[in-house]
This record gives sequence, structure tokens and C-alpha cells, in this order.
Amino acid sequence: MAVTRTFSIIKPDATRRNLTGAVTSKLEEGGLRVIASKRIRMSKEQAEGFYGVHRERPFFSDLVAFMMSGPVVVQVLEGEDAVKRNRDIMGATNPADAAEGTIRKSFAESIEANSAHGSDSDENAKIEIDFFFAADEIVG
Ligand code: IDP
Ligand code: MG
Repeated sequence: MAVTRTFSIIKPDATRRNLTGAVTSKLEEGGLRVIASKRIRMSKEQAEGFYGVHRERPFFSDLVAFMMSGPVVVQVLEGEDAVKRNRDIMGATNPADAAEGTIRKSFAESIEANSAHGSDSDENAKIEIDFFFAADEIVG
């Protein structure tokens, strides 16, 4: 299995409850390395652009408002098979369906306020990394 990269967001419900470290620990304990990280407030343009694939979904405007409701931590993660590894560490979108020990099972408040984002393919990981990070911000 190759070492690859993925993109992660620690969402506002987690930063609000001071879980930045706890979420990051799960990523690190799962074999991922944080090679870039910054704490930001998402603009409306960023939140709408980032979740553009969900524009037609009924929850889109709530999701955009949620992602702007507090600081988030955007991260680039590196490790063996990083996209799948991160999805496994996060657990299912709905915390009610997430496996024991996953980020979402442990921390999520709801299907919307589910504490973490992770890219769903290598292709989308690259698009999402480039959306938030300049090349010289990815420092290893
Ligand atoms: P994912 O984050 O597990 O990849 P997606 O289907 O890509 O899940 O949805 C993106 C985000 O939109 C979810 O993480 C969650 O915050 C929100 N979301 C997804 N489905 C629902 C829903 O049915 N109601 C409210 N929010 C949702
Ligand atoms: Mg998704």
C-alpha cells in the first residue's frame, strides 16, 4: 500500500468543545501524520465552494451555516492508504451508524455536527488540499 495524502477538517462542533487535540490524537493513533494544519474561520464562499457537490441537497444551507459557526482546523494528513484510513478512523457520516472508537461515534453531536471531514477519494483529496493550502504550507 502506498503512502498517500488526504484532507481533513475538524468541524466547529469539535473545536467548540475543545476537542481539537482529541480528534487529532485519533488520527495520529490511527497511523496518520499531520503534515499541514491551520485554524481558520470559513467564509461563506469557502463553505459553499467546498461543499458545492451537495448544493442541491436539502441540508446544504444548514451545513454551510454550521461550517461557518465557529473555527475549524483544516489539515493535510499523510499515511498508508490515507483516504481510506482516515474514513475508517472517522466512522460513518451518521454517528448512530459509526463503529465504536471512531471519531464520529466518540464525539459527534448529530449527522450534521459530526466533528470531522475526510476526503472520499485520492482525486478529491488533491482538489480539497489545493482549495485550502498553498504548496509551501505543507511542511511535513
Ligand atoms: P461525509 O462527511 O461522511 O463524506 P457527506 O455525505 O459527504 O458525508 O456529507 C457531507 C456532510 O454533510 C456530512 O459530514 C454532514 O456534516 C452533512 N450531512 C450529510 N448528510 C446529512 C443529513 O442528512 N442531514 C444533515 N447534514 C448532513
Ligand atoms: Mg463526503
